[in-house]
Amino acid sequence: MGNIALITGATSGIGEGCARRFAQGGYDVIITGRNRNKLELLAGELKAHGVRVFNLVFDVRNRAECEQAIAGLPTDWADVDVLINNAGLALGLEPEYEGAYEDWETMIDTNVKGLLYMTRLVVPGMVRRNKGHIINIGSVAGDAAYAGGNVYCATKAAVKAITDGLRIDLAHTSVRVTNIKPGLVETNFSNTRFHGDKERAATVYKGIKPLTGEDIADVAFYVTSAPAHVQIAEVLVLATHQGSGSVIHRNT
Ligand code: NDP
Ligand code: 8X3
Repeated sequence: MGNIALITGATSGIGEGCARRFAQGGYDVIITGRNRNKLELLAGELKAHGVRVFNLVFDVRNRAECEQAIAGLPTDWADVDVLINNAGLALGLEPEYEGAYEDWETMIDTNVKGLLYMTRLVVPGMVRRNKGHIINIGSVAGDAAYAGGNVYCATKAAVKAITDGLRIDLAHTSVRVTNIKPGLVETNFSNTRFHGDKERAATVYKGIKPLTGEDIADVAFYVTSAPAHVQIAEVLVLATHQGSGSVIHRNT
């Protein structure tokens, strides 16, 4: 039996990239998400790498569903070696004083509480076995707020604090903790942020070659492949023509 990686939000973008990268790297993968059909399609593809694949359909915002999903893992899937807390989203880009309550709640419930639920459920097993790696997908948005980013940026700042806190709490173990903070990655992210307005989403990546989900997956795989005594605590990954979260050089 190989090492096991569990990836939340594996139906798209960075999570899908991670599922592919870890399967290519010989990991058995637990792919999770809300879209059963997409997970089944992806599972078929990943099995071609000769690894085992297990699908879990649940919403990370729902604590009972998270608990059921993890408690229901068969024994030969229960010892998760790598947890990638990736499921997340931004909704809206309105000034904070005009933001939608529902968007705020969805972002906080997914990006912060969902990540915490999964951590609370999976990490105790890692501690017992004194083995494991948690990768949280934060963001450059967690380092500094930008116009309209307000609550999304706050959730990613929370991911930073939660990741740092976990690393401190696990320092007596061999379990490693990494915060990967991507910049501009072309995925379904902006389409979701703008509630399905594809034209507006496309403007985010105009005049710059953005990162891809695969680029971030390569970094995730790399940090888990480092020697056991090396803990890569944080990685900020920007597109080359991006100077910071809000400074983007566009060739237009
Ligand atoms: P995508 O929209 O392509 O993927 C997001 C994934 O998260 C999807 O699989 C989505 O599934 C899943 N997801 C969302 N909400 C839930 C939920 N409640 N329960 C389970 N799964 C859920 O975007 P990205 O790949 O870009 O985003 C992945 C992570 O990367 C996020 O945490 C995002 O904040 C972060 N990030 C993205 C950046 C970017 O520029 N793209 C930059 C920095 C960080 P579904 O299809 O069911 O919604
Ligand atoms: C996603 C990157 O800068 O669009 O977290 O918020 S950004």
